[in-house]
Amino acid sequence: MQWRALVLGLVLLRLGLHGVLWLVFGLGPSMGFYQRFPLSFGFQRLRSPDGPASPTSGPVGRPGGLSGPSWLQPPGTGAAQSPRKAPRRPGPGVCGPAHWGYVLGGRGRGPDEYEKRYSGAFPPQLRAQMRDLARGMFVFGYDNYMAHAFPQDELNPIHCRGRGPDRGDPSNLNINDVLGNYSLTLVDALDTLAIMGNSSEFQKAVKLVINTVSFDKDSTVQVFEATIRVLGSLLSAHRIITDSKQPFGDMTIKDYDNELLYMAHDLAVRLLPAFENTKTGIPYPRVNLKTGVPPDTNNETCTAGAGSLLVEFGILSRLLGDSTFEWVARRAVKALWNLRSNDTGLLGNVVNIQTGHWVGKQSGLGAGLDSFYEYLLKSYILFGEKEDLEMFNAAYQSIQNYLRRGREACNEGEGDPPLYVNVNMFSGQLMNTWIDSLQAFFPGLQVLIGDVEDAICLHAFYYAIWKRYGALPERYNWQLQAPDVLFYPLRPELVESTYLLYQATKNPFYLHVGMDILQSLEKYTKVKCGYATLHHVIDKSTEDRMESFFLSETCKYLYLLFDEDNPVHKSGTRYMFTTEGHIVSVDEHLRELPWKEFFSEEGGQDQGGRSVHRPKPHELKVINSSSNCNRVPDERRYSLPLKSIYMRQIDQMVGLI
Ligand code: DMJ
Repeated sequence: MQWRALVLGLVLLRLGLHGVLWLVFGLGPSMGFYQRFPLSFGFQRLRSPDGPASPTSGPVGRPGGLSGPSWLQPPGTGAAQSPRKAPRRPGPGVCGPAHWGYVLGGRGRGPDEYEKRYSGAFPPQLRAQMRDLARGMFVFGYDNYMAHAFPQDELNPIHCRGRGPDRGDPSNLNINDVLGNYSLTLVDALDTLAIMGNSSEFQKAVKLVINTVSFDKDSTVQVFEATIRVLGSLLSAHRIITDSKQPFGDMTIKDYDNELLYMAHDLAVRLLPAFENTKTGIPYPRVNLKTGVPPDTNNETCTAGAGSLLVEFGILSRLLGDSTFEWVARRAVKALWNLRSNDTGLLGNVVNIQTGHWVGKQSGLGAGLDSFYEYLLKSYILFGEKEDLEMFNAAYQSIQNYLRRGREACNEGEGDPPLYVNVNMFSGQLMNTWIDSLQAFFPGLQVLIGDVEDAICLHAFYYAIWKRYGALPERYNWQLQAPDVLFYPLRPELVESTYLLYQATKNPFYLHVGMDILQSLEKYTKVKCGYATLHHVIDKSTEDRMESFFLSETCKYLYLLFDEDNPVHKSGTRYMFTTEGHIVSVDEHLRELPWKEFFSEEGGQDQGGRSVHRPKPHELKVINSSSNCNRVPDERRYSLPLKSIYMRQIDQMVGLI
């Protein structure tokens, strides 16, 4: 099999030559930030500290007596570990020297063709060329959006037109969930402009957003999409503008008065009705920005949609000193978490928000669950709440126990290389034989927790698929070794993992991967006015759509991969990426709970009988912002009820008080 050959090649690569892997951003000290990894790659096999090195069998060996790929075998048979009894490896955040003390590769073999082809030196001129190509890709898409589509949400890159919500067909969720008639692509692209150092365009774009974008729209959007693409981008840009260090050049805005933060607040308040009238605390998937939850709305939501709001809502709460947003997002995460299977610890992908029954019992790493896991870890990184890390650790362990199939170690032993499959959340039984392209984010998450070895393997699997088609099909059937769903909407997940793995290993292999991805995007998706969704990864036909994440994520990660000196890598500030690729700095003050002061004064009683002060709307203030901290938002524009009023209402509606 082609990908197997590639994996074999990959494990022979000289990865992380000096065994010192450190993560340049994202992890707090207790998580191994700047940690030294005892991982060393080379071509000579060394003795494992916990026993003699086993002979290399190559990646295609299978456990004796079993037929079909070992991914078909349930955990506990063949190469896979028995559930619960013996976890494959230590939990996240803990290094596994017993596993990592050996060196990758075959016994004494020299570099093979894969070494030559994929891991050769990557000259600085070529790197600069690729960085410029990535920048050019962004500029071409952005300029065309501005010329042909703004103020609409998206660019139709083939016909050079704009696209807004599909008002004629409210059931067209593919469009209406995302497009809210709020210049989505411009908003989503803000921090990419800053990261690329384009201060004049960043300043122009921020002013345009402030002056022209409004959320007072009769648009029914998905809470998750509005949060990660719009709210997250506004917060990220606000932080870039108000950063006293200005690492990306002068990104300040003359007379800036926290407008983006207030816009973020306005949007979040409009999303809050999703958290009302829900018996479980899990939010409705959609709201109308003017009128709240539509009367005919669906009570079913996917886990990722309901449970990945905490990063953005938490930042907003902590910047405003208003706990409401974090409180509702946290309550949703906990409600979902409490619904996990007692036996496997796994969650399903679709749940009824009123009954708490799992409508979709599939547990996997891709659609419906992906960012739920991601935000457990990222919330911990940002806010330092131990509970988030504990949930993440437990989830990661269940994933290892039940979803991971194939041989135990990436780089040695028998059986197929590791793969994460889709199983029934209650039984752990395999549900299907496909993986989806969203799953390709997972190696990046593994890098953040230090499970670099497994990340290398999984990434290689996805890259092998990319090599075959010049794109990632939306679903790939690993048993048939063919795509199940054929489109590729310019998604960023493989590029994201490639970038993070490059930061962790500094191996030029990942620059070659990035170059390959860039070139196939140029070759297959570039059209007259931008980059188009691939309708069919085999015949390479296109669709007239360029999703906003192409500019906010795909181009950004490609650019950062090749821009060695970018402030994201260089500055003393540690940046973390939201699930939409927006940068947020990991600052100590985001770990403070600024609303605590409110709850220690007069104004009611808490559970322990202590008096509690409920802040009033006029008390809204911006915490830790560099200018004009106490300005009250313009009530004409931001006239919706504010903060704890909502929290109280919600408490009452779900019978908590
Ligand atoms: C992005 O909007 C986000 O990364 C989200 O978490 C899921 N994936 C899309 C892009 O593929």
